[in-house]
Amino acid sequence: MRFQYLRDADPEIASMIDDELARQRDSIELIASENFVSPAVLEAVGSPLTNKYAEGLPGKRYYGGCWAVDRVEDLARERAKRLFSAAFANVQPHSGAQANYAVETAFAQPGDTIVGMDLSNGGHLTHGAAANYSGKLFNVVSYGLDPETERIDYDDVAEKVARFKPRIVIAGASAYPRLIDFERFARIAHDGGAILMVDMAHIAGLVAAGVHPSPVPFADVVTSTTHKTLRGTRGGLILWNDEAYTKRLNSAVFPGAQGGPLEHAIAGKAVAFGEALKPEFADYARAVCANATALGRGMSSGGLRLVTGGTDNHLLLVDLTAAENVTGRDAEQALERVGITVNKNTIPGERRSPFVTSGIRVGSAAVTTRGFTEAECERVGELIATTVFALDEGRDEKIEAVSAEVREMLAKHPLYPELD
Ligand code: DSN
Repeated sequence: MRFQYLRDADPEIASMIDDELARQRDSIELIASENFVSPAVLEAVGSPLTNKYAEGLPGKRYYGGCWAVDRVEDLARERAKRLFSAAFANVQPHSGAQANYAVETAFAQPGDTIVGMDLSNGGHLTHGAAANYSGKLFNVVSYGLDPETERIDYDDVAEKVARFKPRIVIAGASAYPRLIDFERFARIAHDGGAILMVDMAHIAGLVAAGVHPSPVPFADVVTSTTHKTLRGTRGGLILWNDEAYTKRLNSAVFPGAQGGPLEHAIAGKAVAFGEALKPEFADYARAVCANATALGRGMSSGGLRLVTGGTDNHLLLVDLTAAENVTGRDAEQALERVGITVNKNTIPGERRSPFVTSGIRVGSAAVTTRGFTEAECERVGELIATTVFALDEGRDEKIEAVSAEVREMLAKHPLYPELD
Protein backbone atom coordinates (compact mmCIF):
# COMPACT_ATOMS: atom_id res chain seq x y z
CA MET A 1 0.00 0.00 0.00
CA ARG A 2 2.99 2.32 0.09
CA PHE A 3 3.89 1.97 -3.56
CA GLN A 4 7.48 0.97 -2.78
CA TYR A 5 7.96 -0.90 -6.08
CA LEU A 6 6.42 1.89 -8.08
CA ARG A 7 8.67 4.47 -6.44
CA ASP A 8 11.74 2.53 -7.63
CA ALA A 9 10.44 1.56 -11.05
CA ASP A 10 8.66 4.73 -12.08
CA PRO A 11 9.23 7.66 -9.74
CA GLU A 12 7.50 10.03 -12.16
CA ILE A 13 4.16 8.22 -11.94
CA ALA A 14 4.67 7.61 -8.20
CA SER A 15 5.05 11.32 -7.64
CA MET A 16 1.89 12.06 -9.66
CA ILE A 17 -0.02 9.59 -7.48
CA ASP A 18 1.43 11.36 -4.43
CA ASP A 19 0.12 14.64 -5.81
CA GLU A 20 -3.36 13.24 -6.33
CA LEU A 21 -3.43 11.68 -2.86
CA ALA A 22 -2.34 15.02 -1.40
CA ARG A 23 -5.08 16.77 -3.36
CA GLN A 24 -7.69 14.35 -2.05
CA ARG A 25 -6.41 14.80 1.49
CA ASP A 26 -6.20 18.58 1.30
CA SER A 27 -9.68 19.35 0.06
CA ILE A 28 -13.25 18.89 1.20
CA GLU A 29 -14.51 16.62 -1.58
CA LEU A 30 -18.06 17.58 -2.54
CA ILE A 31 -18.26 16.24 -6.10
CA ALA A 32 -21.55 14.35 -5.90
CA SER A 33 -20.36 11.41 -8.02
CA GLU A 34 -17.16 10.74 -6.06
CA ASN A 35 -16.27 8.83 -2.92
CA PHE A 36 -13.29 7.22 -1.16
CA VAL A 37 -13.02 3.43 -1.39
CA SER A 38 -11.74 1.40 1.54
CA PRO A 39 -8.10 0.23 1.67
CA ALA A 40 -9.47 -3.30 1.12
CA VAL A 41 -11.04 -2.23 -2.18
CA LEU A 42 -7.78 -0.50 -3.18
CA GLU A 43 -5.87 -3.72 -2.55
CA ALA A 44 -8.32 -5.86 -4.55
CA VAL A 45 -8.10 -3.49 -7.52
CA GLY A 46 -4.30 -3.51 -7.36
CA SER A 47 -4.13 -7.32 -7.34
CA PRO A 48 -2.70 -9.88 -9.84
CA LEU A 49 -6.24 -10.45 -11.16
CA THR A 50 -5.36 -7.68 -13.61
CA ASN A 51 -3.26 -10.28 -15.49
CA LYS A 52 -6.13 -12.58 -16.42
CA TYR A 53 -8.20 -12.72 -19.61
CA ALA A 54 -11.68 -14.14 -18.99
CA GLU A 55 -13.96 -13.36 -21.94
CA GLY A 56 -17.32 -15.00 -21.38
CA LEU A 57 -19.06 -15.68 -18.08
CA PRO A 58 -18.05 -17.84 -15.08
CA GLY A 59 -18.05 -21.50 -16.16
CA LYS A 60 -18.28 -20.52 -19.86
CA ARG A 61 -15.08 -18.74 -20.79
CA TYR A 62 -13.06 -18.45 -23.97
CA TYR A 63 -9.78 -18.87 -22.04
CA GLY A 64 -8.25 -21.54 -19.84
CA GLY A 65 -7.13 -20.94 -16.27
CA CYS A 66 -10.27 -19.08 -15.19
CA TRP A 67 -11.19 -21.16 -12.14
CA ALA A 68 -10.07 -18.55 -9.60
CA VAL A 69 -11.53 -15.51 -11.36
CA ASP A 70 -14.73 -17.49 -11.94
CA ARG A 71 -15.13 -17.68 -8.16
CA VAL A 72 -14.44 -13.97 -7.78
CA GLU A 73 -16.98 -13.01 -10.44
CA ASP A 74 -19.58 -15.44 -9.12
CA LEU A 75 -19.25 -14.00 -5.64
CA ALA A 76 -19.50 -10.45 -7.02
CA ARG A 77 -22.73 -11.39 -8.85
CA GLU A 78 -24.17 -13.14 -5.79
CA ARG A 79 -23.42 -10.17 -3.55
CA ALA A 80 -24.86 -7.69 -6.08
CA LYS A 81 -28.07 -9.73 -6.32
CA ARG A 82 -28.36 -9.99 -2.53
CA LEU A 83 -27.61 -6.30 -2.00
CA PHE A 84 -30.33 -5.14 -4.38
CA SER A 85 -32.74 -8.10 -4.15
CA ALA A 86 -32.42 -8.74 -7.89
CA ALA A 87 -32.69 -12.12 -9.60
CA PHE A 88 -29.82 -11.57 -12.08
CA ALA A 89 -26.67 -9.45 -12.28
CA ASN A 90 -23.87 -8.75 -14.73
CA VAL A 91 -20.86 -7.16 -13.03
CA GLN A 92 -18.66 -6.87 -16.12
CA PRO A 93 -19.40 -3.40 -17.53
CA HIS A 94 -16.24 -1.33 -17.29
CA SER A 95 -18.34 1.74 -16.52
CA GLY A 96 -21.87 3.01 -16.09
CA ALA A 97 -21.78 4.37 -19.64
CA GLN A 98 -20.91 0.91 -20.99
CA ALA A 99 -23.67 -0.68 -18.91
CA ASN A 100 -26.09 1.82 -20.45
CA TYR A 101 -24.73 1.18 -23.95
CA ALA A 102 -25.24 -2.57 -23.48
CA VAL A 103 -28.82 -2.21 -22.24
CA GLU A 104 -29.85 0.35 -24.85
CA THR A 105 -28.42 -1.70 -27.72
CA ALA A 106 -30.00 -4.86 -26.27
CA PHE A 107 -33.48 -3.36 -26.39
CA ALA A 108 -33.40 -0.84 -29.26
CA GLN A 109 -32.12 -0.85 -32.84
CA PRO A 110 -30.43 2.16 -34.44
CA GLY A 111 -33.14 4.60 -35.42
CA ASP A 112 -35.57 3.45 -32.71
CA THR A 113 -36.95 5.98 -30.27
CA ILE A 114 -35.80 6.27 -26.67
CA VAL A 115 -37.09 8.67 -24.02
CA GLY A 116 -34.67 10.02 -21.41
CA MET A 117 -34.06 13.01 -19.19
CA ASP A 118 -32.47 16.00 -20.86
CA LEU A 119 -28.80 16.48 -19.91
CA SER A 120 -29.23 20.15 -19.01
CA ASN A 121 -32.12 19.23 -16.69
CA GLY A 122 -30.05 16.69 -14.78
CA GLY A 123 -29.96 13.63 -17.06
CA HIS A 124 -26.82 11.85 -18.26
CA LEU A 125 -24.93 11.84 -21.56
CA THR A 126 -25.97 8.23 -22.20
CA HIS A 127 -29.66 9.07 -21.81
CA GLY A 128 -29.77 10.59 -25.30
CA ALA A 129 -27.36 13.54 -25.45
CA ALA A 130 -26.57 14.55 -29.04
CA ALA A 131 -22.80 14.22 -28.60
CA ASN A 132 -23.05 10.71 -27.15
CA TYR A 133 -23.59 7.34 -28.90
CA SER A 134 -27.15 7.40 -27.52
CA GLY A 135 -27.97 10.63 -29.36
CA LYS A 136 -26.30 9.40 -32.53
CA LEU A 137 -27.81 5.89 -32.62
CA PHE A 138 -31.35 6.58 -31.51
CA ASN A 139 -34.17 8.98 -32.13
CA VAL A 140 -34.21 10.77 -28.78
CA VAL A 141 -37.18 12.38 -27.11
CA SER A 142 -36.18 14.18 -23.91
CA TYR A 143 -38.19 15.10 -20.87
CA GLY A 144 -37.33 17.68 -18.27
CA LEU A 145 -38.50 19.38 -15.13
CA ASP A 146 -41.66 21.24 -14.22
CA PRO A 147 -40.45 24.90 -14.26
CA GLU A 148 -42.48 25.70 -11.14
CA THR A 149 -41.51 22.81 -8.88
CA GLU A 150 -38.15 22.01 -10.56
CA ARG A 151 -39.12 18.34 -10.13
CA ILE A 152 -39.56 15.70 -12.85
CA ASP A 153 -42.64 16.48 -14.89
CA TYR A 154 -44.22 12.99 -14.95
CA ASP A 155 -47.19 14.20 -17.02
CA ASP A 156 -44.75 15.40 -19.68
CA VAL A 157 -43.02 11.97 -19.62
CA ALA A 158 -46.37 10.19 -19.96
CA GLU A 159 -47.50 12.43 -22.80
CA LYS A 160 -44.23 11.90 -24.73
CA VAL A 161 -44.22 8.12 -24.20
CA ALA A 162 -47.85 7.86 -25.40
CA ARG A 163 -47.11 10.04 -28.44
CA PHE A 164 -43.70 8.74 -29.56
CA LYS A 165 -44.02 5.07 -28.55
CA PRO A 166 -40.33 4.58 -27.60
CA ARG A 167 -38.65 1.20 -27.16
CA ILE A 168 -36.99 2.33 -23.94
CA VAL A 169 -37.86 4.85 -21.25
CA ILE A 170 -34.84 5.85 -19.16
CA ALA A 171 -35.25 7.09 -15.59
CA GLY A 172 -32.39 8.24 -13.39
CA ALA A 173 -30.27 11.37 -13.22
CA SER A 174 -26.89 12.86 -12.48
CA ALA A 175 -28.06 16.08 -10.91
CA TYR A 176 -31.51 15.58 -9.40
CA PRO A 177 -31.84 16.17 -5.66
CA ARG A 178 -35.26 14.56 -5.12
CA LEU A 179 -36.72 11.07 -4.87
CA ILE A 180 -37.67 9.46 -8.19
CA ASP A 181 -41.00 7.64 -8.41
CA PHE A 182 -39.91 4.46 -10.19
CA GLU A 183 -43.32 2.81 -9.88
CA ARG A 184 -44.86 5.71 -11.78
CA PHE A 185 -42.12 5.56 -14.41
CA ALA A 186 -42.77 1.82 -14.87
CA ARG A 187 -46.50 2.43 -15.35
CA ILE A 188 -45.83 5.12 -17.93
CA ALA A 189 -43.28 2.98 -19.83
CA HIS A 190 -45.36 -0.19 -19.79
CA ASP A 191 -48.58 1.61 -20.78
CA GLY A 192 -46.69 2.88 -23.83
CA GLY A 193 -45.29 -0.56 -24.70
CA ALA A 194 -41.72 0.39 -23.71
CA ILE A 195 -39.31 -1.18 -21.29
CA LEU A 196 -38.12 0.84 -18.30
CA MET A 197 -34.37 1.16 -17.77
CA VAL A 198 -33.40 2.85 -14.52
CA ASP A 199 -29.89 4.24 -14.23
CA MET A 200 -29.47 4.43 -10.45
CA ALA A 201 -25.74 5.29 -10.56
CA HIS A 202 -25.91 8.28 -8.24
CA ILE A 203 -28.21 6.79 -5.64
CA ALA A 204 -27.12 3.11 -5.70
CA GLY A 205 -25.64 3.24 -2.18
CA LEU A 206 -28.80 4.85 -0.84
CA VAL A 207 -30.92 2.20 -2.57
CA ALA A 208 -28.71 -0.60 -1.19
CA ALA A 209 -29.21 0.80 2.31
CA GLY A 210 -32.98 1.28 1.89
CA VAL A 211 -32.66 5.05 2.23
CA HIS A 212 -34.04 5.64 -1.29
CA PRO A 213 -36.89 3.51 -2.78
CA SER A 214 -35.48 0.78 -4.99
CA PRO A 215 -36.13 0.69 -8.74
CA VAL A 216 -35.44 -3.07 -8.87
CA PRO A 217 -39.05 -4.24 -8.29
CA PHE A 218 -40.39 -1.93 -11.01
CA ALA A 219 -37.78 -1.51 -13.76
CA ASP A 220 -37.16 -4.09 -16.47
CA VAL A 221 -33.44 -3.38 -16.19
CA VAL A 222 -31.42 -1.38 -13.69
CA THR A 223 -27.93 -0.05 -14.45
CA SER A 224 -25.48 1.57 -12.10
CA THR A 225 -21.95 2.63 -11.51
CA THR A 226 -20.29 1.13 -8.48
CA HIS A 227 -18.21 4.09 -7.28
CA LYS A 228 -20.58 6.86 -6.26
CA THR A 229 -22.73 6.52 -3.12
CA LEU A 230 -22.12 2.75 -3.38
CA ARG A 231 -18.44 3.45 -2.55
CA GLY A 232 -16.83 0.74 -4.64
CA THR A 233 -14.22 0.75 -7.32
CA ARG A 234 -14.90 2.61 -10.58
CA GLY A 235 -17.11 0.40 -12.76
CA GLY A 236 -20.58 -0.59 -13.93
CA LEU A 237 -23.34 -3.05 -13.05
CA ILE A 238 -26.58 -4.36 -14.59
CA LEU A 239 -29.47 -5.95 -12.67
CA TRP A 240 -32.73 -7.52 -13.86
CA ASN A 241 -35.44 -9.92 -12.70
CA ASP A 242 -36.83 -11.56 -15.83
CA GLU A 243 -34.89 -14.61 -16.97
CA ALA A 244 -36.09 -13.99 -20.54
CA TYR A 245 -33.67 -11.02 -20.71
CA THR A 246 -30.62 -12.89 -19.46
CA LYS A 247 -29.04 -14.02 -22.73
CA ARG A 248 -29.78 -10.77 -24.50
CA LEU A 249 -28.25 -8.62 -21.72
CA ASN A 250 -25.19 -10.79 -21.13
CA SER A 251 -24.44 -10.87 -24.87
CA ALA A 252 -24.95 -7.13 -25.14
CA VAL A 253 -22.15 -6.66 -22.57
CA PHE A 254 -19.84 -9.31 -24.10
CA PRO A 255 -19.29 -9.50 -27.03
CA GLY A 256 -21.61 -6.57 -27.80
CA ALA A 257 -19.95 -3.79 -25.86
CA GLN A 258 -16.70 -5.15 -24.46
CA GLY A 259 -14.00 -7.80 -24.71
CA GLY A 260 -12.35 -9.19 -21.60
CA PRO A 261 -13.83 -8.20 -18.25
CA LEU A 262 -11.54 -6.44 -15.75
CA GLU A 263 -11.42 -9.13 -13.06
CA HIS A 264 -9.36 -6.97 -10.68
CA ALA A 265 -12.10 -4.33 -10.89
CA ILE A 266 -14.74 -7.03 -10.42
CA ALA A 267 -12.89 -8.13 -7.25
CA GLY A 268 -12.99 -4.49 -6.09
CA LYS A 269 -16.74 -4.41 -6.78
CA ALA A 270 -17.22 -7.67 -4.82
CA VAL A 271 -15.38 -6.26 -1.80
CA ALA A 272 -17.46 -3.08 -1.91
CA PHE A 273 -20.72 -5.06 -2.23
CA GLY A 274 -19.62 -7.07 0.81
CA GLU A 275 -19.03 -3.84 2.72
CA ALA A 276 -22.42 -2.48 1.64
CA LEU A 277 -24.13 -5.65 2.91
CA LYS A 278 -22.94 -4.90 6.45
CA PRO A 279 -25.29 -3.03 8.83
CA GLU A 280 -22.75 -0.16 9.19
CA PHE A 281 -23.36 0.74 5.55
CA ALA A 282 -26.98 1.64 6.31
CA ASP A 283 -25.71 4.02 9.02
CA TYR A 284 -23.33 5.50 6.45
CA ALA A 285 -26.11 6.01 3.87
CA ARG A 286 -28.37 7.67 6.45
CA ALA A 287 -25.49 9.97 7.42
CA VAL A 288 -24.92 10.82 3.72
CA CYS A 289 -28.52 12.08 3.45
CA ALA A 290 -28.39 13.94 6.79
CA ASN A 291 -25.10 15.57 5.75
CA ALA A 292 -26.53 16.65 2.38
CA THR A 293 -29.47 18.27 4.19
CA ALA A 294 -27.02 19.97 6.56
CA LEU A 295 -24.90 21.30 3.67
CA GLY A 296 -28.11 22.70 2.18
CA ARG A 297 -29.09 24.33 5.49
CA GLY A 298 -25.70 26.04 5.64
CA MET A 299 -25.83 27.29 2.06
CA SER A 300 -29.44 28.55 2.43
CA SER A 301 -28.67 30.36 5.64
CA GLY A 302 -25.73 31.95 3.82
CA GLY A 303 -28.10 33.32 1.15
CA LEU A 304 -27.86 30.78 -1.69
CA ARG A 305 -30.94 29.25 -3.34
CA LEU A 306 -31.25 25.47 -3.51
CA VAL A 307 -32.96 24.13 -6.61
CA THR A 308 -36.26 22.49 -5.46
CA GLY A 309 -35.62 24.05 -2.03
CA GLY A 310 -33.53 21.16 -0.68
CA THR A 311 -32.68 17.51 -1.11
CA ASP A 312 -33.97 13.99 -0.45
CA ASN A 313 -30.69 12.32 -1.36
CA HIS A 314 -26.93 12.90 -1.36
CA LEU A 315 -26.78 15.94 -3.63
CA LEU A 316 -27.83 19.54 -3.97
CA LEU A 317 -28.06 21.80 -6.95
CA VAL A 318 -27.26 25.36 -6.00
CA ASP A 319 -28.45 28.43 -7.89
CA LEU A 320 -25.79 31.15 -7.65
CA THR A 321 -27.73 33.96 -9.27
CA ALA A 322 -28.06 35.81 -5.94
CA ALA A 323 -24.34 36.58 -6.33
CA GLU A 324 -24.78 38.64 -9.47
CA ASN A 325 -21.29 38.44 -10.94
CA VAL A 326 -20.43 34.86 -10.01
CA THR A 327 -20.90 32.03 -12.51
CA GLY A 328 -20.71 28.33 -11.72
CA ARG A 329 -17.25 28.26 -13.26
CA ASP A 330 -16.07 31.18 -11.07
CA ALA A 331 -17.47 29.51 -7.95
CA GLU A 332 -15.87 26.15 -8.79
CA GLN A 333 -12.47 27.83 -9.20
CA ALA A 334 -12.76 30.00 -6.07
CA LEU A 335 -13.91 27.04 -3.99
CA GLU A 336 -11.00 24.95 -5.23
CA ARG A 337 -8.66 27.72 -4.06
CA VAL A 338 -10.11 27.52 -0.51
CA GLY A 339 -9.94 23.71 -0.50
CA ILE A 340 -13.53 22.79 -1.36
CA THR A 341 -14.04 20.70 -4.52
CA VAL A 342 -17.36 20.98 -6.38
CA ASN A 343 -18.41 21.08 -10.02
CA LYS A 344 -20.16 23.81 -11.94
CA ASN A 345 -23.59 22.68 -13.10
CA THR A 346 -26.44 23.97 -15.20
CA ILE A 347 -29.60 24.84 -13.28
CA PRO A 348 -33.22 24.66 -14.52
CA GLY A 349 -33.85 27.47 -17.02
CA GLU A 350 -30.08 27.91 -17.46
CA ARG A 351 -29.06 30.95 -19.53
CA ARG A 352 -25.31 30.33 -19.64
CA SER A 353 -23.32 27.69 -21.53
CA PRO A 354 -22.52 24.34 -19.86
CA PHE A 355 -18.88 25.51 -19.63
CA VAL A 356 -19.90 28.53 -17.56
CA THR A 357 -23.27 27.80 -15.88
CA SER A 358 -25.15 29.58 -13.10
CA GLY A 359 -24.93 26.81 -10.55
CA ILE A 360 -22.85 24.25 -8.73
CA ARG A 361 -23.59 20.66 -7.73
CA VAL A 362 -22.65 19.58 -4.23
CA GLY A 363 -22.71 16.05 -2.77
CA SER A 364 -22.07 14.51 0.61
CA ALA A 365 -20.96 10.91 -0.09
CA ALA A 366 -17.19 11.50 0.13
CA VAL A 367 -17.16 13.86 3.12
CA THR A 368 -19.37 11.43 5.01
CA THR A 369 -16.88 8.63 4.35
CA ARG A 370 -14.22 10.96 5.68
CA GLY A 371 -16.19 11.34 8.91
CA PHE A 372 -17.61 14.86 8.67
CA THR A 373 -20.54 15.38 11.05
CA GLU A 374 -23.83 17.13 10.33
CA ALA A 375 -22.68 20.22 12.24
CA GLU A 376 -19.47 20.32 10.21
CA CYS A 377 -21.39 19.91 6.96
CA GLU A 378 -23.70 22.78 7.90
CA ARG A 379 -20.60 24.91 8.51
CA VAL A 380 -19.12 23.82 5.15
CA GLY A 381 -22.38 24.98 3.53
CA GLU A 382 -22.00 28.38 5.21
CA LEU A 383 -18.37 28.56 4.04
CA ILE A 384 -19.46 27.87 0.45
CA ALA A 385 -21.93 30.77 0.63
CA THR A 386 -19.31 33.04 2.25
CA THR A 387 -16.84 32.24 -0.54
CA VAL A 388 -19.37 32.87 -3.30
CA PHE A 389 -20.50 36.23 -1.92
CA ALA A 390 -16.94 37.28 -1.00
CA LEU A 391 -15.97 36.57 -4.61
CA ASP A 392 -18.88 38.68 -5.81
CA GLU A 393 -17.82 41.57 -3.57
CA GLY A 394 -14.03 41.16 -4.12
CA ARG A 395 -13.43 40.52 -0.39
CA ASP A 396 -10.17 38.53 -0.51
CA GLU A 397 -9.65 38.59 3.26
CA LYS A 398 -12.90 36.66 3.76
CA ILE A 399 -11.78 34.04 1.25
CA GLU A 400 -8.48 33.61 3.10
CA ALA A 401 -10.35 33.11 6.39
CA VAL A 402 -12.46 30.36 4.77
CA SER A 403 -9.30 28.68 3.53
CA ALA A 404 -7.83 28.59 7.04
CA GLU A 405 -11.03 27.14 8.51
CA VAL A 406 -11.18 24.47 5.80
CA ARG A 407 -7.63 23.37 6.65
CA GLU A 408 -8.55 23.06 10.34
CA MET A 409 -11.59 20.92 9.50
CA LEU A 410 -9.61 18.63 7.21
CA ALA A 411 -6.94 18.07 9.87
CA LYS A 412 -9.61 16.50 12.11
CA HIS A 413 -10.46 13.84 9.51
CA PRO A 414 -7.32 12.18 8.12
CA LEU A 415 -7.73 10.34 4.81
CA TYR A 416 -5.96 7.02 4.10
CA PRO A 417 -3.54 6.96 7.04
CA GLU A 418 -2.78 3.39 5.81
CA LEU A 419 -0.89 4.89 2.87
CA ASP A 420 1.69 6.71 5.04
N1 DSN B 1 -20.13 12.04 -14.71
C1 DSN B 1 -20.92 11.51 -13.62
C2 DSN B 1 -21.34 12.55 -12.67
O1 DSN B 1 -20.50 13.35 -12.29
O2 DSN B 1 -22.48 12.59 -12.28
C3 DSN B 1 -22.05 10.73 -14.11
O3 DSN B 1 -21.57 9.67 -14.84
